[in-house]
This record gives sequence, structure tokens and C-alpha cells, in this order.
Amino acid sequence: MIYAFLSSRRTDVLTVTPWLAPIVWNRLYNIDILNAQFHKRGVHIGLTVFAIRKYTQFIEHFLDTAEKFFMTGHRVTYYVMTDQPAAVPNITLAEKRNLVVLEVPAYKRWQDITMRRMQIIRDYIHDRFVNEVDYLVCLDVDMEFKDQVGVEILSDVYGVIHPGFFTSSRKEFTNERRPQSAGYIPEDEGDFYYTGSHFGGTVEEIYKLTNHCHHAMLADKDINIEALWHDESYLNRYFLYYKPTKVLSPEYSWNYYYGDPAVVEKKRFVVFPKDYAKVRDN
Ligand code: 2GW
Ligand code: MN
Repeated sequence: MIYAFLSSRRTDVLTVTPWLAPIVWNRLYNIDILNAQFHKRGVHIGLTVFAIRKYTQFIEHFLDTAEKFFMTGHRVTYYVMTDQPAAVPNITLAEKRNLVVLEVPAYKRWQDITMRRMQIIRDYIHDRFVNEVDYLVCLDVDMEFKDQVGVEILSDVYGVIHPGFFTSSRKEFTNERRPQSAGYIPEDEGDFYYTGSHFGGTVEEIYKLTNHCHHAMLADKDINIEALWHDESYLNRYFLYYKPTKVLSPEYSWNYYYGDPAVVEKKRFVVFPKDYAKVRDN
């Protein structure tokens, strides 16, 4: 067994952060051991995803592929947040899995649709998720699962390295650079550039994260600014000061716009190619 581990170590990528959090890449972990640990604890995982306005068109394929690849064998609840509950398809779920559709407002501006996810997740954690699940995985809907995404991702609070920036230096990160913004990160700070499309952790930690990011947005709104990449900017600022306890490689939120590099051996959760004209008229 030990030999299997030694031979599977990777020397081609960074596998631990400077604060000693693991960085999850293919071949670094043994999923059978992790599954046994999480099964012993009877862990229940919630997945939040928003499908507002025209983005309801993504939900069926998202859920179909999640059924194939997301947390196979574990207890899972999908929380689909939508302004059109009737548009959510009735898909057949595997054992121990269920789907909850929650009606949420459709904000006029798309920036508000994506940013207000923080407030909505926070409020639902307080109202129900805290009584229902142990962990939350918060995802974009314009995505599909292409390979296994399992309990190797779970930790108190985790972020995912953005696929466009895993080889970039920190001054290239597209962080918010105006010092007056609550999303501000100076050019000489920032550990990784994290994507807004995937983060997660225990319900308690995700409450703190979403609450903090929501308050940061409100503070900026008060002084009439909005961070460069919206919720993603506030998330990056949060992770600078509240370091994630695990960091996921871009395997966990890939975009083929950035090519097909060999070092990213598996592209597990990837952007679904979208026709911008069909989904972004608002
Ligand atoms: C978003 C942008 C423009 C027009 C519409 C929307 C939109 C987003 C919408 O009409 N309905 C909706 O449900 N959404 C939700 O917000 C949906 O879950 C979607 O996946 C998510 C983020 O929007 P998306 O996927 O179009 O933006 P990306 O892929 O460019 O996202 C990155 O940047 C965003 C901030 O600008 C977020 O941080 C996102 O998490 C990042 O991946
Ligand atoms: Mn997206």
C-alpha cells in the first residue's frame, strides 16, 4: 500500500499551500480510503445551483451529469434555486439522492443575479440547510460533469483555482485593484486566483463565507462601486484573509477555452459551451 502512495506522488504540480492545506490533483489520493471515512460519518452533501431566466436551459444536463459523477454512493441533496420552478425537469435520481427546488427572485441586472447568490445561500443555510446537510458545494449551472468529483473535495472551507490562472503570477490575477473596494487585493498579495464557479465547505463555514461576501457587496454598493468580477472578486478577497483548508486544482472547474494541458490530467467539471446570444440578452 505504501508503495502505491510513493509512486503516485506528483512532482509536476504544487500539492500543498504555504499554510499547509492540500491542493487536490489527480493521483494524489486514494478514493477508497476517503469514501470509507466519509461513509463511516454518514455525511450528507448539499449542492446549490442557480438557474435564473434563460439559464434554466442548463439544468437538465447539469443534473444528468451530476448523477453520473458527483459524490457517487453518498447522500446528496440538490438545491436548485430558480425563478421558474416549473422549468426544472423531473429527473430520476439514484438511491440516497434528492432534489429540492427553491423559488428565488430574478434580479434585473445579471450582475445582481450572480452576486445575490451569496445572500440567498446565506439565508437558506440559516432557514434550512443547516438542519439538512453537513457540507455545501456551490456551483455555476453553465457546466457539466465529465469525470468523478467525490469526497476528496470536502474540507471545512475550500476554493478552486481558476483554470485561466494556475500558471500566472499574482500581479496577473484579475483581482479588484481599487483600494476603496471591499474586494480590494493589492498587486503584491493573493495566493491563488480562485473561480467563482465552485466553492464549498461545511454549512457553518459557508454561512460565514457567504455572509461576509454579501456584506462586502453591500458596503461597495453604498459607495457606488461593484468589484471587477462581482462575487468572484469578493470571494478572492475572503480567501486571502480566511485561507481555505483545501484548494482544488482546475480539474474541478475547467474551461476548454484555456486548451487541454496534460498537467490537468482530468477535466472533471467543465464549462458547457454556451451560445452567449441565446442566454445573455439581459
Ligand atoms: C449571468 C451573466 C450574464 C447573463 C446572465 C447571467 C445569469 C447567471 C443568468 O441569467 N441566470 C443565472 O442563473 N445565472 C447564474 O449565475 C448561473 O448559475 C450561472 O452559472 C451563474 C454565473 O453566471 P455565468 O455562469 O454566466 O458567469 P461566468 O461563467 O462568466 O462566471 C464567472 O464570473 C461570475 C461573475 O461575473 C461568477 O463569479 C461566476 O461564478 C464565475 O464562474
Ligand atoms: Mn459560469
